Amino acid sequence: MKTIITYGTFDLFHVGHVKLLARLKNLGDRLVIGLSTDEFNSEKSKTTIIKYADREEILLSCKYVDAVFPETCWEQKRQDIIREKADVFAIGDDWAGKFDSLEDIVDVVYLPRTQNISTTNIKSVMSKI
Ligand code: C2G
Repeated sequence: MKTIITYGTFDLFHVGHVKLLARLKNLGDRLVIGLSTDEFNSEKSKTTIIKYADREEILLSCKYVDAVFPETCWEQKRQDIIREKADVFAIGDDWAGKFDSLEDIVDVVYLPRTQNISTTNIKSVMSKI
């Protein structure tokens, strides 16, 4: 059983998220996600539209996702990887290099983001309606 672990806010779930999750699941057999809590998003200077419980329900409805747990701080990844027995840590390449320090316990992979879609873009379009 090859486990892939990733993290994110996944606000206003969109096709860029779906394409990433599909590629992540294709790297192994089990995909687990550390989902940023509303409080942690404030620390990330992100204002989420969709609250944690609904973002969690949306992710769990996605066929690529096997489990979701709360991401409450930057420092929890190492213990999460050990708890989940993750083989691969993978995330979009907007984070390239940021998590290389985890390479002693997991394969670290950065995948290209999907172009021309982002939660920020969706929010700006919505604000003009
Ligand atoms: N993503 C993507 N293509 C897009 C938009 C997002 O591949 N068009 C990817 C991001 O690279 C990330 C994941 O989808 O891997 C979730 O994106 P966000 O919700 O923006 O996650 P972020 O706020 O970057 O949180 O500790 C790590 C952080 O929690 C990551």
